[in-house]
Amino acid sequence: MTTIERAEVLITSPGRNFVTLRITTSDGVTGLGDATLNGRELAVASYLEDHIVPLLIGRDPARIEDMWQYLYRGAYWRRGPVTMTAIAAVDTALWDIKGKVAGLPVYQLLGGRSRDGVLVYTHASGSDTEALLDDVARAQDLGYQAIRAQAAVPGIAGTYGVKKNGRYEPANSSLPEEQPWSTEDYLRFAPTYLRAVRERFGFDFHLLHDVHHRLTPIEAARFGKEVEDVRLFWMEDPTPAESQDAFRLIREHTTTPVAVGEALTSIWDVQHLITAQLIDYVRTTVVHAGGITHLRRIFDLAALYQVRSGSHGASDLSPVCQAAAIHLDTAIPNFGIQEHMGYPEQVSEVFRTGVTYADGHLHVSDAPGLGVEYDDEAAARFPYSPKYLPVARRLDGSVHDW
Ligand code: GCO
Ligand code: MG
Repeated sequence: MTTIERAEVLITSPGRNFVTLRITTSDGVTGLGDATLNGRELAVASYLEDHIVPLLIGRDPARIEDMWQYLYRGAYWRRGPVTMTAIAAVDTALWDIKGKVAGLPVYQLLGGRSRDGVLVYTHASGSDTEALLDDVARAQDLGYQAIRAQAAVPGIAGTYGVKKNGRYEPANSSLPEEQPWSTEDYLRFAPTYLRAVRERFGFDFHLLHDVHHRLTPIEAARFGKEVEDVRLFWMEDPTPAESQDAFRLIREHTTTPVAVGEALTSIWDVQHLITAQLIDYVRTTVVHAGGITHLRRIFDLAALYQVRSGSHGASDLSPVCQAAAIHLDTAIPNFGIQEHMGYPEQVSEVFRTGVTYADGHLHVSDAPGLGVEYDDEAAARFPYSPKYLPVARRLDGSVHDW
């Protein structure tokens, strides 16, 4: 019987930090899984190295579902980002291996194509409305049909979602940077720049906006209602989602579609949001929500309630996660949209991916498995250094949701 012979936790920082699990079978087949948890990378690396790798050796790599159940139920301690990211890494690597053994790309193992390409949205942002409009024009020139718009709130240094020198990378500091926040200023300003985007570019493309957990439910309801004329594709994370029922209030007041999920890690975290139809798009990911196996289960539940996928795809999700996401997006019936933020240049030296961009869509290659290769020599040139996400404080100094 083929068994798992080796599992290595690989850490590298080609412009940003990534953790990758590589599993090798007794037949010499390797599989990759993303294990990156932004700002908490080493916790997952230790969970894998100290508590999972020893359990993998000698097991059958073909038993993907059984491995998922074993690592989830078998740990006794359930859910949470560290556990679910570690399980995801194993699961993704085993799908990669299964594809290579079968000689098929992963989307074929998931039932084959449901679509020709995966619609993606890119980021446009600016230090003010004019700069944002220039960036929207740039995104349109690149062929994007869906664009997320964010602008810096006047007087609020370091507003989330805004690029500096052409890139947005919030995990940029060896200790967490503290950034100010004013809900009042945001609520006054954001509708004006979203309106300016529609006035300049019209309605012939999808416009998205990320609220990034900054509002209370009633504030989010007011915001959603106020921007209805802008016809957003979605407002993302309008309020923190620990309390799923909080979204009911938002729903009761506005027809602006709602997307949630990048910080949620299991089907139970989105169960009520989906079954009560409190959201329109579920944004959970391969890497943080238990891998391809578990994310497929979330999307299948969502399909029953006319909720579509809209997976998070920021630069802290590695090209291995991105490829896995595009395979899943290609196969599922209820795909909505996929985030495509792009990576620092050096990332392509370490990860050689078969994912390609054309005309506002991403495409997977037909290479067996996920179609991503990891270059150890290149990885060694980019040593890890801790980088934290910022912390937000209200103008009175108290901590706010970042
Ligand atoms: C997004 C996100 C990200 C997150 C980041 C946290 O919608 O792309 O909100 O930018 O803040 O991925 O690690
Ligand atoms: Mg977001």
